[in-house]
Amino acid sequence: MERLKIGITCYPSLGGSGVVATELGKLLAEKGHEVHFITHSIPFRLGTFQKNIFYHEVEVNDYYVFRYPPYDLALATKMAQVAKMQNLDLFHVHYAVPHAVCAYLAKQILGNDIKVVTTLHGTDITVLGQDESLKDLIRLGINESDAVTAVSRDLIKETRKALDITREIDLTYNFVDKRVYYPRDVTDLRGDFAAPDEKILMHISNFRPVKRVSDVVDVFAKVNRQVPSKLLLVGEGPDLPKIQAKISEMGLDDHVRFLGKQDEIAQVISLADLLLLPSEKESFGLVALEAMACGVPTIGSQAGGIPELIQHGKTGFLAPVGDTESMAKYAVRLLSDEAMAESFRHACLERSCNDFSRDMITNQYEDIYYRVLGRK
Ligand code: GMT
Repeated sequence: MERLKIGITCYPSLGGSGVVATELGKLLAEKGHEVHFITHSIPFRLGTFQKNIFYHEVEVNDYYVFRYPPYDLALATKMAQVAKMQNLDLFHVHYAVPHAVCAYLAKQILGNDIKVVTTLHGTDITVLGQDESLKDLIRLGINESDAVTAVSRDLIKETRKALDITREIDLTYNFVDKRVYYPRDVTDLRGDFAAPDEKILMHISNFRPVKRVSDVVDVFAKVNRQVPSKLLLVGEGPDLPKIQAKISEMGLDDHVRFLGKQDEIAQVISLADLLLLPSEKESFGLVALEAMACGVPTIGSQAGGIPELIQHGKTGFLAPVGDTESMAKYAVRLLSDEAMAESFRHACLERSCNDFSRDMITNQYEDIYYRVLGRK
């Protein structure tokens, strides 16, 4: 294996895409590659010092002539500087806008043949891709990349449709590290959240409108009428106050706990009997994969890439977006049938290992790097 020098740019503090970019970087470093994170702050999952990993901070000068600090230009400049200084083979950027465009600019500055691999995670296509004023820029970032990957078949389809893209796009699903994500023994902790006869339903997100957390509450209210249960809400975001108010209005305060942002996600998920992910749009749904790896099934919407991850009737259940009635029915069925819950648990563990393992997906990314570099 030839050792590569890879520059990674992502949103270091942003949910799933930041997690995927950081975990991938760490795994590539473990395999002997040299990884340089070029971001505005240290990626939140980077942890302590590790061999082969370097961090280059993008600093934005706020000159008085600028109405807005020019982050994208500072990033492109920094990418070019790091590439030159460290002799990078390629940039792997997460998100077309602005990161693929910044990589394109950096390449122009360098005037050499450095390669650019872009991974699409969703929002750049499903939200920004709908904005006419941005379409040409996103298309430029995608078409000028040497390889483009997307985290689900659905996202590939959406990208083609929204932006009229015809080029090849590789499928690289999200992945889990089984050294971190496995069913944890939380017997002691569980008693702090639910009585022995109660089930625990959980939702984890950034509480953006697209996550439809209000549906989570509606599903839980219906389930709670039939199954003694508690709802744990993990994460923070713009819809949180609205959700808190809704829970109080529905008289559910005693049944719901807000856990805020949590780092030890594997530990937290292991508390749950069921995860709810009723999103309006979801290019993949990393949290449902993390739950799967901990043996926790998900009831999700049929949005985006969720059906590529959750097998209906096997590792969870799917229902149309907004159909809280069906979601609640599935939840009651699963929570009331021990044998079914056990078989779902096994299927979850098996599928997360077989189809979304860290080794498999890291190898796919590595193959793409060697392909664009013409070294395989
Ligand atoms: O889910 C979010 O809102 C965060 C967002 C992100 O950019 O980090 O997640 C996106 O990328 C993840 C990693 O590829 C996917 O698992 C999420 O499904 C995707 N989110 C959406 O499409 C809404």
